[in-house]
Amino acid sequence: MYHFDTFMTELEQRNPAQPEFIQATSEVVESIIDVVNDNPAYLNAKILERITEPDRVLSFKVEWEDDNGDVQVNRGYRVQFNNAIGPYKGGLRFHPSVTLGTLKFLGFEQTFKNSLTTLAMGGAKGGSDFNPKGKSDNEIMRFCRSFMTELYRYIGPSTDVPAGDIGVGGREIGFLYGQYKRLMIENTGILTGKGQNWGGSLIRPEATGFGAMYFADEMVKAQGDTMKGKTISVSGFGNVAWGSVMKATELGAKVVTISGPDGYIYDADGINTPEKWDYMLDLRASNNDVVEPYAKKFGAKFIKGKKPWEVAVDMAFPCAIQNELDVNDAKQLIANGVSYIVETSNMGCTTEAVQLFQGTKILFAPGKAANAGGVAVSGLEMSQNSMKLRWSIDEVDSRLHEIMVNIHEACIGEGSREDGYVDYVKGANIAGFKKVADTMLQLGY
Ligand code: 2IT
Repeated sequence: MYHFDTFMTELEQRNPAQPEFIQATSEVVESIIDVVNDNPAYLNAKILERITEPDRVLSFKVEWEDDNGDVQVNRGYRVQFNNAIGPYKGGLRFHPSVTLGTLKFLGFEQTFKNSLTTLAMGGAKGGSDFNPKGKSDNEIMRFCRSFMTELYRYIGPSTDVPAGDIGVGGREIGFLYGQYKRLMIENTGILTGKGQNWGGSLIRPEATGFGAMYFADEMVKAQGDTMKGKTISVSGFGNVAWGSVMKATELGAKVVTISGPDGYIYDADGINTPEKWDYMLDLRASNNDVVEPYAKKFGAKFIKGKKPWEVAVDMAFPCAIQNELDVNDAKQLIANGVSYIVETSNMGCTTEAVQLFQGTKILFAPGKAANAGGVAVSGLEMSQNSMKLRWSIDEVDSRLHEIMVNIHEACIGEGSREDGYVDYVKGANIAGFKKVADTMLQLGY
């Protein structure tokens, strides 16, 4: 028998100074502990100890030259967390906040998220403490080249397939892919999120945001509700926020906020035109990491230094980074009458915020379910690369939609309570866990 407190205390002792990893594992262990304790096969296999330990952690030095000719040194990582159900799969994050603990939390989450997609993908995450802010395109290229010069030995289309995450978009994937190709003389599906001319899948850039909105659409439908006419707050302004505002608009909702480290934009008219969407891409490409210029360009309000959670909305979509929505933000959203929280960033809400939402019966979708559309289309990109053919927009989009509907079904299946409330956290964790755990048992150790 596992006891939650004992298990977590020991896990924390083995993983000191990694609070995000402990937060992520604690949430999953709490959701699944009864399932594990009721199953002698899981207990005998020491499944909790095995599933919380990464298969492999790679750490390497990244040396590169800045535009002044000065030498810079960063640290790069790849955490290959679990490959029971398929090759390691997950993004690369370039952000100054990145530590080994961050990437272990993300790799752990990715394992269950990838399992939920129903595709054959294990979980991994990588990245660096490199800060793209203020860097020139040439500096970014030199950094990516050095990063891949180390990473290329450990990855492969059937071994480990990285992709983008915060600070890694189409441009960075291009530089990384270019270096891999130079080293290996090989055009292969080594990364996903590739460009349209060289093996990328249609809809991959939009997929995380589109998928989150498809998931949200299932949540509201399950309540006999509709997305039409809903007011939505979104945080962030990158790829995920961009896909989310486009699909929200298409579904008849109105997104009134985006945000950056400098503050948030309140656009009362809605972020609802191709011009506004394209401008988000320009903001991202500028490497400045600010949203304020949007306000001047479109006559919207800029609220300096604040988060968008103070705005009264029906639905909130954190789309930026872990723990970006805390318990005070949750209180404010609830006081303003929010009905749905769709965590589109990975672990975007603190534990206390999630507990408050669930305690007040506000429907809360965790990131590993709601944002799985991105990696799902990465999986579809891998399939297309293997077959050496390309699917149409409609083909990819309808597969993405079907996957999100199925993830929602899986959450309902494992997370419905007798009082009718759906515990999406428990639902996603149990459904994601079972497939990985059963496979680990079948494969032995
Ligand atoms: O958090 C995520 O799921 C991602 N950054 C996407 C990973 C992927 O392999 O597409």
